[in-house]
Amino acid sequence: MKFSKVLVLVLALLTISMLVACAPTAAPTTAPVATSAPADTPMPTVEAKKTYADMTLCYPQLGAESDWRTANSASIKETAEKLGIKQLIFSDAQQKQENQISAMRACIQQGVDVIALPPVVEDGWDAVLTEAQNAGIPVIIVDRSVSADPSLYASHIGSDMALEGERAAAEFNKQFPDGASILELSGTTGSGAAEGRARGFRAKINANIDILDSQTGNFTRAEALPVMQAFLNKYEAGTDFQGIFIHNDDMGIGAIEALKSAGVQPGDLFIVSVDGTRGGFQAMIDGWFQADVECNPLLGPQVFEMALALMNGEPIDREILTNETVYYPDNAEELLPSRQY
Ligand code: GYE
Repeated sequence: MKFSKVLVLVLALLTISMLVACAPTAAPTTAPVATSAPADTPMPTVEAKKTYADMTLCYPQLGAESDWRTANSASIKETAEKLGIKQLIFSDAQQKQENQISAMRACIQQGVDVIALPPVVEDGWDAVLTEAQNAGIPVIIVDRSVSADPSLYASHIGSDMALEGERAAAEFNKQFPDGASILELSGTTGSGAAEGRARGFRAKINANIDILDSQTGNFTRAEALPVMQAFLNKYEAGTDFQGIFIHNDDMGIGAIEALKSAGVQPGDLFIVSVDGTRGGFQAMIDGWFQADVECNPLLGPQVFEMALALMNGEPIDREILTNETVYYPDNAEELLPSRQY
């Protein structure tokens, strides 16, 4: 066949197919089944399921005291963005309970869908939790626990702080089978994290290991440094005490500064910290920490998933505890690059 003939044929076929495509679609052969109920019977209303696009969530963050907290705030903000929620109301209470309470009251006033509260301390939440409940706003307690009656909030998502303390104690028991004296650099007084860790630690530490002294560094580097200095003025490292249990990596990093200035060398003391931040991993690589008990701050996905379930009246777990482990110096270098916080 000549080229010109082929071309004509192709053009003709194209025209036919275009005509078919443009032709009006045939009318359905059967009449649609009537779906409307008679005018006098009311239609049952099926409420549409809420989506993330409907959600306004309030997160009155307790502060920005540590790398753990920074990672926790980032996880909440990134997850809100990723899921495309309507609005995230985020505030920073600078470690003051009264600031958290007023942020919550503003959120209640605004009529948010859900409040997710990381409480700075355990006590003193009853009044504001009752106000949220009366306004029909569910509250998820995030990270640290509260002492309020569980009927005042929907659920708790966070770490088992007592278990973290138990894990730290196990490290000292292994290291000092014949006993030792140690110091404790504790977190914020009255916080679920500090209280839980101290309780778990004391429950599991061997009787021949003496907790010589315990002071708070409020979970910050800046406050831990002078506390460690005061310890070193009072007790001689290596003689009066052989180890330190430190409630978070940031305080550990502050303490290392004080130890360095006092001439203490990495490895002179057996130090166990909590969190597993990049800073903690570096301290293990540098020989200062002998173990780091994991505490995971990346709670955003679980918080929003539960918040949506609450908005839809779906059943939820009353407590979700994070699965955690203990890290050691032997593979700290290998793991550090993949740490997310
Ligand atoms: O260990 C510490 C932070 O509540 C689990 O708070 C959290 C603790 C965390 O400041 O680094």
